[in-house]
Amino acid sequence: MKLLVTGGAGFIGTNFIIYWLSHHPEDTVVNFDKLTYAGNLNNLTSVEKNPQYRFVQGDICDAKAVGAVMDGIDIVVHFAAESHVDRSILEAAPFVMTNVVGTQVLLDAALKAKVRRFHHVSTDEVFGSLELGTPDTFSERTLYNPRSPYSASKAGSDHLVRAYYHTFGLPVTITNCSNNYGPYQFPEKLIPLVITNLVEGKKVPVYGDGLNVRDWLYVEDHCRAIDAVLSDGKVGETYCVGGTTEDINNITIVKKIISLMGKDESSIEFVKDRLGHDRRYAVDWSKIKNDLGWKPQHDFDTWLTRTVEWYRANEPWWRDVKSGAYQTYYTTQYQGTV
Ligand code: NAD
Ligand code: TDX
Repeated sequence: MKLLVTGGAGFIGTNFIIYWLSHHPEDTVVNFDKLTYAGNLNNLTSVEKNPQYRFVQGDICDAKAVGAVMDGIDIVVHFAAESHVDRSILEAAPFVMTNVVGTQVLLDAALKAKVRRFHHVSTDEVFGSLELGTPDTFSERTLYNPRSPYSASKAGSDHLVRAYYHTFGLPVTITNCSNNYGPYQFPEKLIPLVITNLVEGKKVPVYGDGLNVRDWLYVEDHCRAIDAVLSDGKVGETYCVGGTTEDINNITIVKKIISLMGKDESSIEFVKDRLGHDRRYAVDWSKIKNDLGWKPQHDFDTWLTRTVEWYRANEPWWRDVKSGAYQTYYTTQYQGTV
């Protein structure tokens, strides 16, 4: 089987390629990535010499490049996206371009190449926000209600993927997954930002009252979920994927990391809240469990600890990422407060 992985130099794409080549060594993987600020080939040194792996630099909005790389592909796994909510608030245009237009360009090419499966990697954020203290959850039946430019652009891409299934018969599947954590996550996202700031002796910024809730999933469990959908998922279906944390809020996570790292809670700095900050996410993943037998295998406390250890052991990786253009983003985003 020949896979085209878009966005394979980012956080989840990297973990997916490493996972796939070790679990399906007979397959070949083409990684197509623009290498934006979030794409980093240093993530993939462990596989770069593997003859089953090939990297092609390119933009999913570039129809010619996408058409060329699609040649002979059996399965597309589409991760490439602008993925950070805060950046979408600073500037929405790249989100619409890559997430909506880029997805449509890929869908056209996949249709033309008659691929056996187009798997679209999406997010639980398309469903909007839940109230704190309620038992409500997101499921495959939840109506779309995106509230940030990021989630609106991901919702747009989900609709296009389903439209190509219904209109043209493209064999698609979609996963809507909750917040991932683990190795190679770009340190603009909460968990790696907190760990790396603490190593650097900086304050850690907590938005608003810190009581917002996310449904955290270790990245390898997300890769396993996509694997399950590719092998046994039903074409045209959507599967919600979520973690094992029960309403754990941001401040609790920050305090856990501070304690794991032997630091002091005086490192916490409450800063201005994110505009339109979604309050709570919680995913009901019973469909993928009942239909495909998937469930998370990595518990939060153990794998948060291992994630902290990974960032400690890979300081040159994140120090390199945090240099250069990252500094400009950090200053704009946090306005000198941390
Ligand atoms: P990331 O920002 O770490 O990586 C994105 C990758 O896409 C980068 O390598 C970047 O270079 C590449 N890319 C961006 N624009 C491109 C373009 N125009 N053409 C080609 N490549 C391009 O993102 P991530 O956290 O790994 O997320 C991957 C996917 O999973 C995204 O679609 C995201 O919406 C989805 N998702 C993420 C999470 C999460 O918690 N991180 C949860 C659910 C779903
Ligand atoms: O400095 C911060 N302080 C803070 O309090 C940052 C960066 C975040 N936060 C809060 C905002 C959220 O409530 O932490 C929570 C998690 O924030 P992010 O790591 O930015 O993730 P989130 O906005 O929830 O979105 C993530 O999960 C769903 C990914 O970035 C998306 O790509 C994915 O679709």
